[in-house]
Amino acid sequence: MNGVMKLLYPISTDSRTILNLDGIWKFMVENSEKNIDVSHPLETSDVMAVPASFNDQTADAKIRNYNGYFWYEKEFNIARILRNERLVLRFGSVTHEAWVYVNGNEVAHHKGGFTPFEAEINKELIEGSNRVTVRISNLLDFTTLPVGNFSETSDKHGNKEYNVDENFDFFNYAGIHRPVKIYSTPKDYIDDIVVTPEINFTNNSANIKISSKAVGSFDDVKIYILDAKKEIVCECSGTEALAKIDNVNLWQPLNSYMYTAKVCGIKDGRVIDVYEEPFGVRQVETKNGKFMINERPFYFKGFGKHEDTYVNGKGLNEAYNVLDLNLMKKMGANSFRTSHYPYSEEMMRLCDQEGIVVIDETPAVGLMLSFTFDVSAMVNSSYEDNTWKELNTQKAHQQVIREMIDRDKNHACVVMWSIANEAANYSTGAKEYFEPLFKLARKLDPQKRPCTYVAIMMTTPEADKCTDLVDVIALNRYYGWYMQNGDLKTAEDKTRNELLEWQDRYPGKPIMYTEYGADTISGLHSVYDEPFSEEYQEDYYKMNSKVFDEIPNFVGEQLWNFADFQTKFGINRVQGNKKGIFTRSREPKMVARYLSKRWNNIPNFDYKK
Ligand code: GCB
Repeated sequence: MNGVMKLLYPISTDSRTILNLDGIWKFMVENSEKNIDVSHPLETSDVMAVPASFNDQTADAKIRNYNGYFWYEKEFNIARILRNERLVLRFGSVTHEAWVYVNGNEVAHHKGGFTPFEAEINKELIEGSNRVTVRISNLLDFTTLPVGNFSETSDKHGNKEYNVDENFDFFNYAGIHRPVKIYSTPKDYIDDIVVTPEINFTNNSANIKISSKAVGSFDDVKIYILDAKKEIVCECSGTEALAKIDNVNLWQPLNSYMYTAKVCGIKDGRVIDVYEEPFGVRQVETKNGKFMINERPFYFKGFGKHEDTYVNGKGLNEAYNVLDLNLMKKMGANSFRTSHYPYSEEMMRLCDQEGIVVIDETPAVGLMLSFTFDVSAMVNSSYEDNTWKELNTQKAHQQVIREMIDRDKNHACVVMWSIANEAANYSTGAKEYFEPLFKLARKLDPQKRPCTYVAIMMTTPEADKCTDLVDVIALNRYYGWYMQNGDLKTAEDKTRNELLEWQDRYPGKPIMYTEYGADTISGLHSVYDEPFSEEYQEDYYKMNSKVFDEIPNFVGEQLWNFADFQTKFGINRVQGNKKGIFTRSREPKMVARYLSKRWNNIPNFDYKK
């Protein structure tokens, strides 16, 4: 039994309601000595707040670092007046695998920790108190995304102990990370809406193609396009409808304008179901080494981020989302990448509204099984490590591309898909692995956005085996940090030489940095501008900025990272990764002033002509 991937975000309308199941749930770690019988309430007095990671709520090191299976449960009632509606239980995300039971019956199973899923639950519901129970696994291995190094041992009683060593640089937070809702629709309902705008720049109008999927018996689908004031600007009808907006207001970076497609399913002259899908009208393409938004060369200024806050871990934290976007705008930034997984739907809706440009990334991180900065062997065209032989992630990868695009296809804020972060693109087998994935993304996206993958340092222009697949050359580079640490002069030469080489080899492709940064301990100062000091971080960014400005096809700088974030333990990490421009609690480091000044002086458009 598989939960259906959710397409439309749950909202209340004249025909739909929402019940919120967030709050305090029962919690229990699975213990192989005790069988759990889902037909009875969980026997535990432990509790956990939802949505949030479980890890930092426990004050117990053993549970915090636990790998394996664990359980959540909550009771709820459904008002009698709703019983004749179609009732759908929906999880914004559960990390990483979930089995969902209602009153002891399995209703959904979903693997993949960063996308929503749902199930109709009418048949399972009873009068009075109902129970939703969720078994969750946070295990990762060579078949999952992200990729984890998995091992298992047994104690002398035969009890299994699991170990996951993250093959990536963030803490493996888990739990019910995003909102849990039961929403109602009529029995006949609108199931999906695809909005594809096409702009006519000469006469300032746009054709909006609206495809709706209706389930059940409808005579017609009627669509009203509402402007930002919720006034009707035009209407059209049919499941494949075309609306024309004259004097169109474009969605622009940091100058958002959102329309709404109000889609009504009609039967016997009555509106049976109504859904409102927000959308922005904008065009993206890459052309002659530039990244064009609405036919003008755009310059990315911003960040790689994480969903990562104190206590909530990777759980939805809307106050932090609002603060983070405000801090970005204040700094003159205009964009970020959802490194290294799709972020919450709430964040995507906020970015639409706020005009923040987003590179939307799959959870494909850690697809690299050997690690060295020595590229001398990799430039050999037959170079091969074991990555593409040992990993078995193709199926999961196709699934996340499908789920991410299904979920985010209508978002104006999304201007590019990132298919993976730092894979072994230098190894034989990479092209065979990635080609079908790029094809799939391009086929699925109704708006035909550019696609990229984010390339690790070793994938030099010579070593990278699949640059021809990407629309934008997106580079993570750490000259002056992991290499030439403390030597910014040599780092500057290396940076310049590499960027010029990319530009020479691929003159038609825009180039951007999707990561560059230096770990910096907030409050650490040095007269000698030493690594880890706030002075070194500032010098590092100044060096990079200088080179960026010399390269015509360099179209964007997204640094690493917006804020300090939690990672696994390791001798290179001091309570996490300290490359933030802000601390984990969002106090600025010294460099924030320099970057604010720089970015507030760089226009969103025409910086590189
Ligand atoms: C990278 C990774 C990112 C790490 C970062 C670092 O290349 O993409 O996940 O956190 O480097 O700080 O090492």
